[in-house]
Amino acid sequence: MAQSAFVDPQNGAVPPGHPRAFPSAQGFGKIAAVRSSDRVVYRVDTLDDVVSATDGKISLRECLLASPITTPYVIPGGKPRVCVFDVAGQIVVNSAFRITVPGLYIAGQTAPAPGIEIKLGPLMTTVDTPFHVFRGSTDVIVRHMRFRLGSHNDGRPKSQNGDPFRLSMVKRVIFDHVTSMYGTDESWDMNSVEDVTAQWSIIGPNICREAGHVSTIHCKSLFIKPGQRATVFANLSQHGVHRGMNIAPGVAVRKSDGTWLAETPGQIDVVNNLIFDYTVESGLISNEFGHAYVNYVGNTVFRSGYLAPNNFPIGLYNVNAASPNGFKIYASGNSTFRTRIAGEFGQTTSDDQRLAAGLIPGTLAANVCGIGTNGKKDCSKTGTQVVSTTELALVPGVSGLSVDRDAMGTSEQATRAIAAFAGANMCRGEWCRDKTDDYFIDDFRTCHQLPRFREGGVLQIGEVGYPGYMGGSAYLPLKDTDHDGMPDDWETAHGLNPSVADGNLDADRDGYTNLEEYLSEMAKDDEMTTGVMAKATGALPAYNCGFAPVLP
Ligand SMILES: [Ca+2]
Ligand SMILES: [Ca+2]
Ligand SMILES: [Ca+2]
Ligand SMILES: [Ca+2]
Repeated sequence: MAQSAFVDPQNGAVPPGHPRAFPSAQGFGKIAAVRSSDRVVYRVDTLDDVVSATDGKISLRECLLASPITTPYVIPGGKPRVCVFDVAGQIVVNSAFRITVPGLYIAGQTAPAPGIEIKLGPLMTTVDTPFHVFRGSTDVIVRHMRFRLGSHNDGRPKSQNGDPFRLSMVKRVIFDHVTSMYGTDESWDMNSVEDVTAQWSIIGPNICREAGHVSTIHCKSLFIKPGQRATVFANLSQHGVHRGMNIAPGVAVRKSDGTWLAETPGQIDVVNNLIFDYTVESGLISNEFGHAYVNYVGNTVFRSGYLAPNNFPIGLYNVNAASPNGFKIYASGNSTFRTRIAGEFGQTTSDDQRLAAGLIPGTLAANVCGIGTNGKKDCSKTGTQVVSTTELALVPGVSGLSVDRDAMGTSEQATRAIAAFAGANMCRGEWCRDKTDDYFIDDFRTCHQLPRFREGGVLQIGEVGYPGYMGGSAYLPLKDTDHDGMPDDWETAHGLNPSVADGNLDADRDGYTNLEEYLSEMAKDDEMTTGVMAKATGALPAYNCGFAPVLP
């Protein structure tokens, strides 16, 4: 199957505007671009976590840190780069990758089966995060990678911050088809991010019990705090107590007295996600960092709320009674344990979408105010009145939802598509979802194994209680004579020159460089674009896993 750009009848026409990070990129993070004339390629050929310019091997760490290489071929350091893989398996990390050099595309889809998994190693004494993209870096694309942190309850100091990965003060980022789980703080941590997308990923579960966190039980998954122009699209967030979808729109500007600059607005679009099995906090929207504009569209929230009457998919949280920040929330098409939709998941009744919203315990309705047309806090609407079912919540400067309408589906269609396509699952253009992701997807489809995770009704996933890590490894090098990232055979088949490094050129002038055409083909991008929601097949559970809806 050729990548669409090469079979496009309009071959030769440069699309108007800025091309996307990759053809199936959605949301605000689609403007990320790792595309420049000095871009280099690291062909990762070892699972060892070693930096040496002269050892004849190329490691993932060398690519992430933009290290200079002299053998097996010369790569200048400090450049925008793409990581492609001749190896597959688990990379055990004993000190954090601290990524600051801008321009990084980790193309997990180029690895042979079973793909790449990053895991915490036994020598990493400060258990923080093995993969940290922070201040100074921009334009990061991560696709078809598995981040499974793992327990650090082995004599090392207890930690508050065991995240499989973390992004701090980073702009223009898209994570696509990532599996991130077994965190001990959260399993997905983005703080102070702008123009970011999380899409088609499997998020959580954390290891909840005796995993090395300072508190014995710590079951949390997704955290974007704060985020300005952030999109959470087509992900599965699963199995926890808190932070099924914990978001705080805004921009972090800390004043000299340590407090945050108020009234910085932010927009987060939460579209077509599946949020599954959270005890007391399926969702939380905080106005801690700024005016909170949130669009909550076409999501499914199941098998939650059965223990806590205060569990809300759209939980409004006012961190400070005197906060100058307001809320503007749009809710549409969400199937939740509080809102049925006639025609979806076998239901015959539609409930008011505002029933999905409520107040996080401790937050008073009078302190939850709207946002006026002047951009200021406006208490003429309070409590769940700040939720509209008719008017999008658009931050100044944004004119619409950040996900293309033709990429969206109903909550039921999206749920089926997430079960079919989410997580890391492409290896050189072939399907390679691993046994662990299979286990959790099968569990969702049947709502079957859940009781085993919930001893006495409380989530109790310990390290022995989950299905473990990816199995297997492989070394299958591809001949790439000119080291431009595109294998010789592929170049020949696509009319390129396997002896001249031409990955940064754009033979068909469609805006995507030749190397990107290869990367997109390996990810089957053309199957993940328009209409993808309707293509999925496969069984789904009954509405709310067969439990009664939680209605007023
Ligand atoms: Ca090396
Ligand atoms: Ca080549
Ligand atoms: Ca070439
Ligand atoms: Ca092209």
